[in-house]
Amino acid sequence: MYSPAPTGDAPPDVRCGGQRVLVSSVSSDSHTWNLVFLQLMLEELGHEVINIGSCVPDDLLIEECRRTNPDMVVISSVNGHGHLDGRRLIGRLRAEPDLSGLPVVIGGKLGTRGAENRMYGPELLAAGFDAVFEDTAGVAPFRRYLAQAGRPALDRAPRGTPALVASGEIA
Ligand code: B12
Repeated sequence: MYSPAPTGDAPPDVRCGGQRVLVSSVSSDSHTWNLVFLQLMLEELGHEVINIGSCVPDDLLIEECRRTNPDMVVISSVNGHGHLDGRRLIGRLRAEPDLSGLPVVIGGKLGTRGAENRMYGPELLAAGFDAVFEDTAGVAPFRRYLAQAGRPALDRAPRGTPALVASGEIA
């Protein structure tokens, strides 16, 4: 689904009052409607969205973070491998000095255990995600997170706060 823009075709550095949000799936996941849903919701909230699609290799995500300079990265996965792909991916991203402080969240159906997928929250946070949103909690926790992080682009929420997992919020 994803076809990278040619080098030099980076979007202009504007924030339009909202945030520039890079939406992506993980390398193994071919589902796309989850990404379309997130894009539409984020755009409705006034954010600028760059949706790089499904089956995105880690290297390509890193490259796109550098090329598009987002305020936030939103990772979505529903095929059940999200907790594994996510852990690997965030490790790669945090190992890059220029991307180590970039706000990155993950959500969706992160395992194959339904509501019990919330068990993956703590390990994904420990691996480096700023917040984890399990599918069964709906999108309200994510909208609250965005409202907090949506203050002026340079006033980013400090890493690790607030983390929202499943139906509960953890400090
Ligand atoms: C359509 C579909 C497909 C289509 C996808 C077509 C496409 N272009 O996207 C096809 C047929 C290709 C497909 C393939 C597969 N699928 Co499929 N698929 C579905 C199905 C029926 C609907 C998904 C969908 O589009 N939903 C609509 C979108 C809008 O909703 P959503 O994806 O649920 O996302 C919501 C939330 O999860 C949340 N969310 C998602 N990401 C994020 C991120 C953040 C930050 C936040 C806050 C919220 C959030 O917000 C969204 C809106 O509420 C679901 C079952 C179902 N009823 O959900 C299975 C399902 C997702 N698939 C599943 C599986 C296993 C597969 C396959 C592995 C099957 C196989 N053995 O080949 C492959 C995946 C291969 C791969 N490499 O990834 C499983 C995943 C199991 C799990 N996680 O427990 C499901 C749940 C079916 C099931 N019950 O077993 N699939």
